[in-house]
Amino acid sequence: MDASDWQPTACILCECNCGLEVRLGGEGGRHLVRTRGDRRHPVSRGYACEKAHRLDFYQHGRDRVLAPLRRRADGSFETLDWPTAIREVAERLARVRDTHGGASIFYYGGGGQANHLPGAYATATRAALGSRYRSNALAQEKTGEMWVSHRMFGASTRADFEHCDVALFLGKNPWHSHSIPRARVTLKELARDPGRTLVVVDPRRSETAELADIHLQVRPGGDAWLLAALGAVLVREDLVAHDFLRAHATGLEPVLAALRAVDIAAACERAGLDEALVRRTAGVLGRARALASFEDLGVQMGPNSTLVSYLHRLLIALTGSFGKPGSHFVPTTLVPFTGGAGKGKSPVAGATLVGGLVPCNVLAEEILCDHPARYRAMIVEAANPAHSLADSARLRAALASLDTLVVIDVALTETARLADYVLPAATQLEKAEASFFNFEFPRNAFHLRPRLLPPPEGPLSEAEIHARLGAALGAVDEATLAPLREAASRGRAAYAEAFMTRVMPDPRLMSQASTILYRTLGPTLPEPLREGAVLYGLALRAASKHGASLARAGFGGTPLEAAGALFDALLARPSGVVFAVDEWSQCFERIGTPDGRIHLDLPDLLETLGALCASPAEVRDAAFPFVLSAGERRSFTANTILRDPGWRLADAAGALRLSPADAAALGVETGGRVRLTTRRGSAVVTVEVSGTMQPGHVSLPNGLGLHYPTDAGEATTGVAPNELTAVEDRDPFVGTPWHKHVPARLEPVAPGEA
Ligand SMILES: Nc1nc2c(c(=O)[nH]1)N[C@H]1C(S)=C(S)[C@@H](COP(=O)(O)OP(=O)(O)OC[C@H]3O[C@@H](n4cnc5c(=O)[nH]c(N)nc54)[C@H](O)[C@@H]3O)O[C@H]1N2
Ligand SMILES: Nc1nc2c(c(=O)[nH]1)N[C@H]1C(S)=C(S)[C@@H](COP(=O)(O)OP(=O)(O)OC[C@H]3O[C@@H](n4cnc5c(=O)[nH]c(N)nc54)[C@H](O)[C@@H]3O)O[C@H]1N2
Ligand code: SF4
Ligand SMILES: [Mo]
Repeated sequence: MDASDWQPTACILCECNCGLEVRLGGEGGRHLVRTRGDRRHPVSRGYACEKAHRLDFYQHGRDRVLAPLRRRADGSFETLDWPTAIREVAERLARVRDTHGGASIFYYGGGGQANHLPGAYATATRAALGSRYRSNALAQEKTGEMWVSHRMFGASTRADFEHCDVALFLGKNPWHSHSIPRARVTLKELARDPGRTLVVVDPRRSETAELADIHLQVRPGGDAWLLAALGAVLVREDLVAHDFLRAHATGLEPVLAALRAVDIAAACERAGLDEALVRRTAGVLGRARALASFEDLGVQMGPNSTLVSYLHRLLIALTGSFGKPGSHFVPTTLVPFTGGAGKGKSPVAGATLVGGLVPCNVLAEEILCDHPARYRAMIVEAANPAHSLADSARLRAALASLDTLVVIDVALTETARLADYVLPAATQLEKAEASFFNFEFPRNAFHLRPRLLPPPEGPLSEAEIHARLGAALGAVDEATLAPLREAASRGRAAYAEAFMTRVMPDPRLMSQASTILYRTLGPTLPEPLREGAVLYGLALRAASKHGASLARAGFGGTPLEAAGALFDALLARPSGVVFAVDEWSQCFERIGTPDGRIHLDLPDLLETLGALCASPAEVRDAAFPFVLSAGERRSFTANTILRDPGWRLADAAGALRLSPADAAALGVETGGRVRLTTRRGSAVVTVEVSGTMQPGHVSLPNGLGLHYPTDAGEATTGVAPNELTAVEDRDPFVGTPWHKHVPARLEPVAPGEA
């Protein structure tokens, strides 16, 4: 292919995964020299933000791992060849399994913002090892919302901001964090249109709040009181959608009673908001033709987060904001996405598992103990928990104490440095990849990106790594694969027949389905798409489960025909495929509670609401008078995906933002330094004085404080937020952390202090 051609791919820096077109060039033709939004992408339709132009920093990190690594006794690494690495990793993990049981082998990660095929292939390795417990970043953000949503709706919902007349963002700054398609276009349209209202709840005057019609500049952590007040006004002024509730909901009475009991004035006071403004906002929400709302980290990582998720969902239900254009919906997904209303417990702490995930905040204590069921080994794949989980120091100690830690990553991350083995992965541009974050409605899309570049000598795709591990563990043998390979050579129909008769009836083989597909169907696919093989299995599942939705998108016929046509389309259309077309009325069929109705009454949470309203004014520890929001999304943050600090065109040091009043009191100006101390740690930080902050509230960006090689040795830029957070600060229901609400103090830095 001509190196000057524009080639389709996707941005990997946030969950939107905008379609991109890139031009390769530079040394060896391996650099991304030009980038633009891909107009053919069905969801992003040409949109991309400033971060997409910095992807070459990902492809060319200086700390790329190019060969398997094994830790020596002195702590340093030596390189290994692949056969040795695979054999030793398989042997060590099998030994842990045989000695302590497979449940003692923990799996963390599976994909970052855009690479979810590794998690699909890892299911085979996990099954071969009998590994039961797992987690990923969702269990420190979304599990409270998932838990509540599944109890109320029996499903996870999303919202249609393009067609709403009232948009509500709760602890969410989509101008920078996106999470909704074409966020800035949508926000500007909302702001410009006098017939539509943009409501933002944020203690900071965020970039999104700046565009809002109503900015509720809540006191940090005050959201539960605000939502209680909004709900109470809806009930008192009878702005409740009675017809909708009669048709679709159950359990209204206890909710009405609880909300009637809320002292609106006291709740507004506690939220730090003007009662008249809260009442006006309730009126706007209650009279909306179509309300779309989104809660995110500002509330999900703060005190009362699960109660907030509940009150937020009550607001959606009480206003009838479900199942009509511009409101909330349940999307058709190609991949069964983590759901679950909290079945099962973690083995040591007995924490509730939501979507099968162990709360990130209990991980360290489930390793650092002498409980017989503690985790003894761990596979970390495409995640950096030593940086991203609360209390990094404690997590480092936990990871270091494991019998075996295996890390599968592209870079020598903070987590990889602690590993016994590092298995180097091909980058997301060096293999076929896909994101499972596809939540659009009524037309949902999926994007299988062909690889742009062959990997250099050394790294392998996760599909290949897991297939090799499976073989070494004896989970799949040649005798199983050969007839499937032979069938694949005779065409898709013969393959499907062989897969259905040989693999599907055998649970042991089904547990290895992903790597079997890769080893047998994969070789028949064009090389740049080979890792897409697992999608055939997912297409089969979607065709049998969502036949009508697929048919409306053009993939009709028998489930086998539909799956085949969809799989072929995914392979043939490198800018993405609309795979499901739905109707709004279907949302009601997707309410997954046993009686098919929305359950409003969750007694445990109503009780929590009662206790909240009865609780006295906020008490802050005098030793820690500030609230630190640890991990804000900014223009140049992208979790820890881009490790080279040179990628940032602004805010290079990741400044601590604080209000002008607090800066004046401390005698510090922008560019100055202060000491920031929490109960868990202390750091000297660069300051940015910002009128967007309210007094008493300070914020640090996420993704900083990474160790990165430079010509002069290793450098660390900015502060790693989780050196300052504590595992105990977590939600009582689902264990999500309070990263946005860390008690802190600031002190002037003594002259000469580092
Ligand atoms: N640029 C960029 N975009 C990203 C990412 C990235 O790293 N960088 N990461 C992606 C990921 S993984 C995620 S999960 C999303 C997260 O996206 P967001 O949740 O939007 O990100 P944050 O900036 O962490 O938090 C949002 C807002 O919460 C506010 N906040 C703080 N405390 C409170 C409070 O007590 N109450 C309320 N109501 N608000 C509060 C903050 O002021 C902030 O504006 O972003 C995604 N997009
Ligand atoms: N204090 C605080 N902590 C937070 C947050 C916060 O706001 N405050 N936010 C939390 C949130 S919402 C999230 S989502 C997490 C994110 O934290 P994590 O889930 O730990 O993930 P990332 O930082 O996105 O790291 C992704 C990893 O994948 C690697 N990688 C990239 N491409 C590939 C590939 O193709 N294959 C493999 N195998 N690896 C690859 C990268 O090198 C990197 O190590 O952080 C959480 N931690
Ligand atoms: S960072 Fe997110 S919004 Fe920006 S281009 Fe990448 S995927 Fe799209
Ligand atoms: Mo996230």
